[in-house]
Amino acid sequence: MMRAQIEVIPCKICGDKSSGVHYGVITCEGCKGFFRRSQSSSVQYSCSRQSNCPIDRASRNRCQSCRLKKCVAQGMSRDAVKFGRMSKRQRDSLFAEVERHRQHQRLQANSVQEPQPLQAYRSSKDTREQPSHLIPPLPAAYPFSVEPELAGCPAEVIPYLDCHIVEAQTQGLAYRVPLRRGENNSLSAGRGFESTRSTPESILNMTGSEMGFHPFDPESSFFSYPTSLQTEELAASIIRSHKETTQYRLEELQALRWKVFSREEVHIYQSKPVDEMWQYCAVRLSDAVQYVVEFAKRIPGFRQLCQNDQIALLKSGSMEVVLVRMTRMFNTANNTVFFDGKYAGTELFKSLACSDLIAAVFEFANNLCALRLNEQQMAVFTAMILINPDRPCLEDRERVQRVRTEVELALRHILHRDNQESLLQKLYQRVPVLRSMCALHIEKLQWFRQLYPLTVHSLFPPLYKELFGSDADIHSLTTH
Ligand code: HC3
Repeated sequence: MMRAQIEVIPCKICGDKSSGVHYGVITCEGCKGFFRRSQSSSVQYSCSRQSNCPIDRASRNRCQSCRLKKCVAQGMSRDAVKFGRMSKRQRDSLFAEVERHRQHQRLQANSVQEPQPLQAYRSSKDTREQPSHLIPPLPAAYPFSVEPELAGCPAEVIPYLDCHIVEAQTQGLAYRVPLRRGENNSLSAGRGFESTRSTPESILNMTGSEMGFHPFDPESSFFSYPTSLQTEELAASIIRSHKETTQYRLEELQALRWKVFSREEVHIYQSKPVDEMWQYCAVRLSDAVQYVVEFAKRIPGFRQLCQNDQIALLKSGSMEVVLVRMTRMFNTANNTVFFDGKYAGTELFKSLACSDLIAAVFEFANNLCALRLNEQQMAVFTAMILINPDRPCLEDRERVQRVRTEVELALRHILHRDNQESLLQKLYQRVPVLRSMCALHIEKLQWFRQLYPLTVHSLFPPLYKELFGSDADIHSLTTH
């Protein structure tokens, strides 16, 4: 039964149909056999290219070295425990991942024609604007969405946004799936999935009136909304949005603190070629940004800004928010950050060849951790970072300023409530530091692009290119 369930998840190595957990990882029979053969002491593979060959179903036999590397990177190990002996936590994670895949499949089956990112996001009025990955359909890892017209609605009037959180862990990554109010969110009870949980499609198909709240008209409500809503309610709404869109739960990050990369594992990352490591981190970073995009969309007032301004704010602010959120996953005791399922020190990122940036990011995290922000303070602080009328390329600065004023009031309110007003000044002091790190990050990308233009153009996530890249990264590279 369990095996049949696992098989909905494709092989982690090549994407072919899986047949269960082999050597600790969900794989197909082919990769299982390959890994078994590779463990013989007489076998030694080498790559004739740059050790970054793609491994998929069609290409998996072309480079044994890269295939083995991927097996190891995914966690395959001769000593891995068999599924039957997995810990309860691992089993829950696996169940959750199975369910996520099922939901994704159901979602795909139901939407014959999935909306393009742009169509899903833009209103028909904004035809002059460029396509954007900044407001993508939600990633598979985050399998729920809100109807566009509801997205700017205060969470308190959206019953299904007042969600319970369940986690699905894949390779140490925790994802959130909202449940409808009143439903059991207990994965650990071992009965969560077959129960009455709402599926993404049921959420997507629900209209506002079916759910018992008033129709929401973003255009007409803007002027009344931020000013009429009490500051306290605004703060509560932002806090809720933050909670719904963090990549990992705080308790879980705490629980995983002991999981630090071993020397051997660090060595594997350090031995990656520069371009491979960049690509890898670019994907991780883009994942994190998608959660920030979702957060922004749920900040009251954000969706009522014109779409060009929403995109401009995300382009300049989302990386800053990722860096602030990173403090949640930072352990000052040993200077490590939660990356790829375990805690990693600066040395793990050596092969990115930008030690100054990494050092700055870690130092920033250390300093921000010292302020000991609680989740609520962080929520409203990050909303304030996003809603910034000083960002370049804004069309309607006054409108952004109006929302910003409300968010600032919300932050003051929270700090006053916590009797920590002195934090405000300290938080403002971090803002230029964030800005300079992001500028350095862009500089590094420019350097990297000169060396590996094709990698950026062809292998980096579209969202990453749209956020940090140049026009040439986004559109076709005519010189190549
Ligand atoms: C430090 C980091 C940016 C932040 C990344 C975070 C903390 C984001 C949230 C994820 O859940 C976990 C995570 C993993 C990797 C972290 C990145 C590693 C390196 C990157 C630096 C800013 C370097 C920039 C990466 C590059 C060059 C590809 O853009």
